[in-house]
Amino acid sequence: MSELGGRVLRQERAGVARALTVVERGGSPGRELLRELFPHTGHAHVVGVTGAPGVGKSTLVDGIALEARRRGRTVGIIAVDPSSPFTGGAILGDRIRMQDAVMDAGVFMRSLASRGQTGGLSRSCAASLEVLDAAGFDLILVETVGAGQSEIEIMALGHTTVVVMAPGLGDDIQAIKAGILEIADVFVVNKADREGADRTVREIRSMLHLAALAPPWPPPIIRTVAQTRQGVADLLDSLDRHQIFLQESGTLAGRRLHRTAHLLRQAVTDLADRRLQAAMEGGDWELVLRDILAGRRDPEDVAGTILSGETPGSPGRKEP
Ligand SMILES: Nc1nc2c(ncn2[C@@H]2O[C@H](COP(=O)(O)OP(=O)(O)O)[C@@H](O)[C@H]2O)c(=O)[nH]1
Ligand SMILES: [Mg+2]
Repeated sequence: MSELGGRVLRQERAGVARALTVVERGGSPGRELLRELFPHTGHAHVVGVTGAPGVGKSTLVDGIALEARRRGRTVGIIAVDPSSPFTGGAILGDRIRMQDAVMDAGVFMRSLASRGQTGGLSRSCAASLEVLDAAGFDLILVETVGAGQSEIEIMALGHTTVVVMAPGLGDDIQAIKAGILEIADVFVVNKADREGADRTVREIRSMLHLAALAPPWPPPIIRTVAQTRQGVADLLDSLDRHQIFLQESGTLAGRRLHRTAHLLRQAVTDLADRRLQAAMEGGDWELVLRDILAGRRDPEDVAGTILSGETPGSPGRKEP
């Protein structure tokens, strides 16, 4: 075990922060660290919290974290904001709002931003989850905005998905409807202090009814006022119940497999990328391309060679 890996397992804050930076950066130090930590994961309850901007996700996550601490659990928080640059205003705002939670040693918070890479976000989120899980946090909350492709991918990393809505954002219900029904385990109607909360609850109910799903876990609809923490204890109770449901129904094993498949897919893509990069940087690259162009070599064969890690160069086939 590396020194850094050991510091993560001892839940040393600075070590956890450093490890997150290393795995987010990727490359072989990140992979090596994840390899060490992986056997120590699988303990955390990973909860995704998603919904349109402004519905109160950050405030809610803050509240859930405080309530979970009150119940003696440690909490990791990953705030994913694909639209903001790393030090952007939104994230900073979230940080400030979350500071009462962050002050507590049992809560660790991290912000992730896409920094313009496609696919990079769910990858660094998956890696960050592994680190926080290995560090022994009981509950890991992942806040994401909306329901874009990368958010759906990120939600697939978790065990329980909370979809947050608020009254007066009716359009969002429509917009969010498509992919969200299948992934929502718990619905929250936040800003229940505002007019229209009942209507939003009814809309969600009829949406679920229309979908004619009869799932073994009918998603509960919880009303909250995140600012005053009203309903937050109920929400945490629902999260706990869902975790027990996952364990007892065997669904958890299925989700773990799903997550493992996701991780494996990423690992394969990463490895292929690295091999291709190495091949392209090899001296024979242009020669290889010319061979393909001239019909002397088949692209599939060359691809196979590259993926196997051999150099695709073709000595003895030099152009006349
Ligand atoms: N009236 C009311 N406002 C809330 C409630 N929860 C959050 N807010 C406010 O809604 C705004 C957006 O909250 P935020 O947590 O940043 O939403 P996010 O974009 O979904 O993370 C902030 O001004 C919050 O203070 C609530 O339950 N009731
Ligand atoms: Mg937020």
